[in-house]
Amino acid sequence: MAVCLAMPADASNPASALRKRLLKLEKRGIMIGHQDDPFYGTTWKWDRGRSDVKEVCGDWPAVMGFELGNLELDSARNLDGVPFDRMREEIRNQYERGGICTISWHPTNPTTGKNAWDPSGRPVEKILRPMTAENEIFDLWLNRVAKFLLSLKTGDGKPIPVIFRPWHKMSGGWFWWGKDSCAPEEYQKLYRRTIDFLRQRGIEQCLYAYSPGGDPNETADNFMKFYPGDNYVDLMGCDLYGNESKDKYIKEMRHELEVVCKVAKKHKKIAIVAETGSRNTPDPTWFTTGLWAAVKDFPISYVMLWRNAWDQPTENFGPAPEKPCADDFRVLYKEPRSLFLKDIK
Ligand code: BMA
Repeated sequence: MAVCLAMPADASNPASALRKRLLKLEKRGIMIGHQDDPFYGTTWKWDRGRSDVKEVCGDWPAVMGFELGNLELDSARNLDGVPFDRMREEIRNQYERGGICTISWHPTNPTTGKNAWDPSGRPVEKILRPMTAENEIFDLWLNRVAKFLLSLKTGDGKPIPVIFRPWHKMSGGWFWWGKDSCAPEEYQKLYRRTIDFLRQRGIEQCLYAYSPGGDPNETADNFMKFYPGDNYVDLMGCDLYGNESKDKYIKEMRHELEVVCKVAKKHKKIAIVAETGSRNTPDPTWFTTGLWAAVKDFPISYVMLWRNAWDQPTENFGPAPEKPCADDFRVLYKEPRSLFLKDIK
């Protein structure tokens, strides 16, 4: 399948190389990812060389997710306490061991100064309007993001390709870039402005991902309501969690992926599940009888489990040696079509 790249297709470009690799790997199976995997886990934090996924199955996740929230404020740590210097180091480690990295961003509300979950003040409209304080500060913020992305380099100075996934879950109303805080056209302008800015700064190492939250009644039109355009997106998928019943999750995820995969094919993009998990994984076989059952038949590149938060006891979505789902995760690991680091090297 010929796939459109938001960036000009140049084989020597690091983003093009990553896209080609994703397409190749998709034929072999579905990569398993984990957010914040190398920084902390269910019972530990900040140690080097550790990973809850690795401590359960003996292998690193194929995909690791990283988060930029608070980088815009020039903070040394992100909103979850992860030092940006350490993040740079772990992105490089993951890349050099053969893995794939994706980056999300929960930036501060530029109008109220509260966090990303403050939907008030109509900041998007203000960012887009010249001469506002928000318009000015936004350039500064994007500049900090650009600087960070440009600083992602291998030991011998080559740019590390990453999947950047800004402005996610816009179909919900809780973020300041969400459906209740701006019109779809404003959202699209915000998204394009972000990527145009990064391109103007010479960034050639990013693929871009578009990920609304799931919708039980998903349709192609609904999924594409905020879509910024083919020139701005390389991957598309959903953020969909299974915090209620497993049957409901399977039904919703399958329906969502029917739509996502159809739309992705039509627009020649790579389909993903950008975020998923079952909060604290109370069902000990959820990874195989919930997650895998739901996604295994779809042509998607990866699924990413959200973080095993050190700071929030109810934000635990991956496996961990002491969780009752550890055995089941090892069963998932052995599935021939579930891909971990050793499978994609
Ligand atoms: C959210 C939650 C928050 C976290 C944010 C950024 O989904 O996990 O606790 O601060 O992601 O990682």
